[in-house]
Amino acid sequence: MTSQQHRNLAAMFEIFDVGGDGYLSADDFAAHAKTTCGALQLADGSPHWTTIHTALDSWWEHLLRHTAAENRIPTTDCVTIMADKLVDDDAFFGATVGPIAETVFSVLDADGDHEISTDEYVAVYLASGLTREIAVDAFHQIDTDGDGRIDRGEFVAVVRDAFTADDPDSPGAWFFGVRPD
Ligand SMILES: [Ca+2]
Ligand SMILES: [Ca+2]
Repeated sequence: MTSQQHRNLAAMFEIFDVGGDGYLSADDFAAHAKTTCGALQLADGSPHWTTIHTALDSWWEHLLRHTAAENRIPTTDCVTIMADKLVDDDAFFGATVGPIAETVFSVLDADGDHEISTDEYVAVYLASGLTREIAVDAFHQIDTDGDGRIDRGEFVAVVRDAFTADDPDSPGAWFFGVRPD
């Protein structure tokens, strides 16, 4: 495992550790699902809401399969399990990260034309209190073919890249809030 990949995973699980106690539990994943649904403004019980909650429940179940721990797993162990067991596991991605990425894409694609425009992308950042400059910078990183639109393939690829990237300049390296050194 490269150090960049390790940093990405560690930073991601620090965000997941809602309680901040250095352990992850089913409660953390449920809380993260709730936070994610809130950020995406998904109505309780809606199909997208259900997808997010199901995916994060499944993520926790996948981690549990690779440890003797039962109720909580040290965050550092979660990083190791992800790196050693899950980042190359297509079934894991199909049950967890994939549906989350698809849901985020659908929400960002406000007009439903299967592409995220700069305006659609910036609107979400502005709603989150971030600046247009940050949004445009991020947009260009994800728009890997530079045609001014983010298509579904680019979006899912950049999310998956966040788990496997060892290139500090890759778009995925900062996807979960991690900027390259
Ligand atoms: Ca669109
Ligand atoms: Ca593009």
